Amino acid sequence: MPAFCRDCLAPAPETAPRCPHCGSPRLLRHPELDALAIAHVDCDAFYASVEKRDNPALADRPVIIGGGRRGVVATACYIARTYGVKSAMPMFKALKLCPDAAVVRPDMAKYARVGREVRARMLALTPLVEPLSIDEAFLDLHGTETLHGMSPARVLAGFAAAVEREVGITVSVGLAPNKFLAKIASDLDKPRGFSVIGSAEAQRFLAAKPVSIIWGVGKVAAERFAADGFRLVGDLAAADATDLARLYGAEGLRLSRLAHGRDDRPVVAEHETKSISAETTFEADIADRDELEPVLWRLSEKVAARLKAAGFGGHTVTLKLKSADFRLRTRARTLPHPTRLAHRIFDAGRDLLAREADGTRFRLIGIGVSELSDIAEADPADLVDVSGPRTAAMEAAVDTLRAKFGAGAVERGIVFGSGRPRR
Ligand code: TTP
Ligand code: CA
Repeated sequence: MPAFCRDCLAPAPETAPRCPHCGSPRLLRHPELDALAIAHVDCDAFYASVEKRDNPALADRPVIIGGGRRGVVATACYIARTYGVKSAMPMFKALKLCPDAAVVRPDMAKYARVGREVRARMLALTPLVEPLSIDEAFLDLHGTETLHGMSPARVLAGFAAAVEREVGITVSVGLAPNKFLAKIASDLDKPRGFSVIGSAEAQRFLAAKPVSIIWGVGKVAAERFAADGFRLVGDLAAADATDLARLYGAEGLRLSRLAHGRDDRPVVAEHETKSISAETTFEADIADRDELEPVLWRLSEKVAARLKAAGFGGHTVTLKLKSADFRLRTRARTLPHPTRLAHRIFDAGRDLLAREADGTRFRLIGIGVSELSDIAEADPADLVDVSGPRTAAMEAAVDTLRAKFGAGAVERGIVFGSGRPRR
């Protein structure tokens, strides 16, 4: 059976408990180890790991990242998790469980930087990197063996060790024949994990898991499946695919395939985020500009928050409208400078909207920015528009309050109505 050491990458014997080369117990053995090439890589306790890296005094302490006493937990390090602290838990509850925890306010720009650094290292292994979020991605390493002179499994183990050594945080790797199984695998052995799910054992492994392990099956869907007699993935695998299709349509066929461990979705490279946007579909169509503008403002705030989280400014603002008869209109405007500010995105969007609001009833409105650049280049002090730094400071204050008290805590004082909104 193929086997190697995750620390020194040397081949390992069939049975020895430790690497004869470096003494490490972290040996990887699996019959399909040299054949599998789809991976899911996920950073461990991401925000907390970055903060521990930057403050060694936190290394052996329980660490919680999040807002103040009235905020929520963004993440907790693995020490804090042993006390029951979890993401999205109210901070007061987390501190009741773990009173000794060090609480650190999130530094999104820093996490975005570290995320990009890890991403760049992934892209050095294969161009086929599909990011799922700031700290995780799928990698397709098919056909890279000649380039690297070793199997994808060893390349990934080397990558994990290098990230630890050179970036200073740890990752967990899942290796499998497809994305579905790779994503499940990366979660099995966290932190510093490396798990393999091969084709041969996939179905047996999945059979005993609850259906909620399937991506996209939330609590409500799981309850519905349970009511139909499908509680475990094995129940779905045992069912006839045509019966599942009859019950759940195309989703039924997808479930049937996944339940058998089959997933043929490709890993799609996303070299760089090209745009950041937000949109909403109305319950009832809207024609009135005075009703559309407040929606546009909220969407602009959302886009600005995402830009700040990702560490970008955007140069071109695009307004998207879908009319009641499903015709799509997009209108764009390039700004003098890239921006990260909600009010600048909104101002451009509102001007574009003014020309489109001609009595047409709209079912969807969206706004986005493209031509992204580093946030450091966004919103320079400007002789013509001196409001830049002042509103930037105001938005930063609002962001801080929201991080502390939750997204709904602060409403910016824009007054809507006929004519120009006042700030
Ligand atoms: P996750 O990958 O879900 O979690 P994690 O990296 O902290 O821990 P794990 O080892 O289990 O992967 O999320 C990545 C980051 O996203 C996380 O460090 C903080 C942030 N986050 C939130 O801000 N709120 C949330 O509710 C979650 C789940 C994550
Ligand atoms: Ca993670």
